[in-house]
Amino acid sequence: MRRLSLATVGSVPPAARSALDPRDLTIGMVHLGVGGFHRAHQAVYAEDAMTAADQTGWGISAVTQRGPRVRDQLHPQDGLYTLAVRDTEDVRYRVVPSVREVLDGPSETDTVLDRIADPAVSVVTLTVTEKAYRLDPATHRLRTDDPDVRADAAGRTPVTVVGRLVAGLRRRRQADAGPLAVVSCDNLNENGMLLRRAVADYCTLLLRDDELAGWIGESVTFPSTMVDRIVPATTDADRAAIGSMLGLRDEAAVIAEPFSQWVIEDDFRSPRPAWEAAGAMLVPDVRPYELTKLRTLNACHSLLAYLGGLAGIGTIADAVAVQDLVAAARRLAEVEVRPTLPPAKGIDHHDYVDTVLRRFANPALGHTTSQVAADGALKIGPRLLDTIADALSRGNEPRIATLAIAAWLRHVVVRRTDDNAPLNVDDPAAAAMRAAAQGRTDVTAVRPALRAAGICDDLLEDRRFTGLVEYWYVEFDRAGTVATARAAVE
Ligand code: CS2
Repeated sequence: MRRLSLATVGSVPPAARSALDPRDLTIGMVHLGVGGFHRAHQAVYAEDAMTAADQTGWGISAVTQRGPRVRDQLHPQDGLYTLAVRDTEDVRYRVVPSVREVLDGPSETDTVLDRIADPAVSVVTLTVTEKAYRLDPATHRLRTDDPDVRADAAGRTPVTVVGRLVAGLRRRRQADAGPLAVVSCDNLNENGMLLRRAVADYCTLLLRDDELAGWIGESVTFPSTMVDRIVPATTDADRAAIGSMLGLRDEAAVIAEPFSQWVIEDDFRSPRPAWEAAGAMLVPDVRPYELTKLRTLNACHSLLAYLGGLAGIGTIADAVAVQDLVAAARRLAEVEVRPTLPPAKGIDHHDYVDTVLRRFANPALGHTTSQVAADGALKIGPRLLDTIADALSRGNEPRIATLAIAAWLRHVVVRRTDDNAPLNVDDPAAAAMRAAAQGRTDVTAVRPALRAAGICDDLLEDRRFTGLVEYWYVEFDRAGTVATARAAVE
């Protein structure tokens, strides 16, 4: 089968073809972290914005974060790939033309820095995942003692996100290429503010370059954003189905749900795509939207991933089909989270929860519990711990939020399902947590493991928190996951 590329795209079924000719597009944006999420989200907004506004200048130079795999998938395809939008019954395909160049961040760093310094580029977007920011989980500041961060600052070819970004900004300043917006699209609370502060800390504390920090302060904005679309990892079976629909092989295809949302803080001093023409919301303050999404959607996602994983359930859709598990998610969202949220214009929280649970139930996505369960030490802070702290300060009992923490701990420490099958979870804190538990997996492991994760030192002083987590931790073992979830809801 021939491969999707500029040379073959003419043979794609008309319904899957873009209104734009990829050859007409020029690069106006750089994106760091060209994973599936970027290809199913920002790249699609870029295409739709260019189509709606009749523009061609917002093609993307997409940069891989850790290695050349995605570059090697997209390069032979001239950056083209298929997005399969799957509903319960229906699939729609489109070949997305926005990615006009793919660079491997580690081996083509110099070109990446040139792109950031290019006057034709005025927006840098990022989806690099929570851990790539290298923030201290307790203070949310850049870990200036991180060896990679320090080595970047000492002048080697940078490997960290902040190191690369600042090297690019420095080059941009030297080139006098004008203002820029750096738009974080990761699931962090106040992602723009966190990145701006990390960049400023890097410049002043490590580079000791106040002039660069001053230029960045004047010329670079860091709008916060809330991004939302469920994008499961693409499987071989997905690639085969897409290949037979296209009549072409596509190594870089992505799958997504129909739902998509992007709320962007309107803070730009430089030109940007007409994202609003593509359905994005530009608002003065993203925080209510971010909080609503992280504490509702992502928190319920993590809860279902951990409960589902312990119960031996492979996908989110299968987890949400279990009555006691969906009841726990609903109680988390409606009873524990809702009172902690500020009003977000245009969002009715009750409808929001219904929509989220319906989206989770989409059986065509095959979104695995293990994918959502990964990196818990970095995810559960904004998703669950903030809700727990707020609930406790109001005198409420965060039963389900602590149930989720206990289920996460069993993933990391016990690593067994209810049926004693092995459970593997990728978690950056896992090794430290298990070392702190010193081989114990009973309830005495809970506090040392939590302390070693370094994410909830304040909460560890609160016996209402530790008491609940320990209680559920034991109950999972004694009664099983589903029965424990049922008891937690009652
Ligand atoms: C998920 C998110 O993997 C995860 O942790 O909760 O990636 C989720 O699918 C997206 O945030 C949805 O917008």
